[in-house]
Amino acid sequence: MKVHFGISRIELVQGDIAQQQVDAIVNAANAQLAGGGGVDGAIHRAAGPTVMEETRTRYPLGCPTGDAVATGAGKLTVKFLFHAVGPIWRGGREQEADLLRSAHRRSLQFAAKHDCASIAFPALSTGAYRFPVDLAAENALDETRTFLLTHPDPLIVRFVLFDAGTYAAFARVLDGFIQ
Ligand code: AR6
Repeated sequence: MKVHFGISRIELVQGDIAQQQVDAIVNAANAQLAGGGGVDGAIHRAAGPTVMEETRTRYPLGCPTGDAVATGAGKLTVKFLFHAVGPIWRGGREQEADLLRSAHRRSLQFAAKHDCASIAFPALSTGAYRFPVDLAAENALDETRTFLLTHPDPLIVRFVLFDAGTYAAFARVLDGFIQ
C-alpha cells in the first residue's frame, strides 16, 4: 500500500526489515544499545560486528528512550542505520505515545540531515516492548505524515511489518488518512 503526502509517500510492506533496499534502516534498539532479539537481532546479524563496535565506541552511554543515534550499516547495502529507542509499554500513562512519536521524528530528522531519499521503519515497540499495535500504528503514521507535510524534500518512508496482523493494523490507519 502506498499513500502520497505532498511530494513524499508512505509505503507499507510485509517483510523483513534487514532485507530492504533503502538509504536508511531504523533499528528497534534498547537504551543501552546492547543488541537483542527481534528487529535488533536480525539487523545486527545481517550487518555484522562492525555496527556494534561503532555503537560501543561512539555511544558508550547508550541512547535515551524516544531518541535515536546513527551508525554505518556494515555488510548491509544501505547507507545508514538509525538506532531508535521506542518506549516499553507500561499501560499508557508514562508518555509512551509521545516517546514513540519522538523516536520516529528523530529518525526522520536524521534521514533529512543525511540527505536520504528513502527510509524503512519496523513497527517500533510492538514486539518485546508490548506497545499495543493499533495505537502504535496511529502514532507512528500520524507523526510521519506530519513530518512529510512540512519536509521540503521528497522522502519515501516504508513501514516493514513482519506479520499480517501488524500489516493490517497499519493499513487500517493509513487508509483512514485518505478517507
Ligand atoms: N523485520 C521486521 N519486523 C520484525 C522483524 C524483522 N526481521 N523481526 C521482528 N519484527 P521488536 P521492540 C517485528 O521486539 O518491541 C530487542 O531485543 C516484531 O514482530 O524487534 O521495539 C531490542 O534489543 C514487532 O512487530 O522491537 C530491545 O531490547 C516489531 O518488529 C527490544 O527488543 C518490533 O519488535 C525492542 O523491542
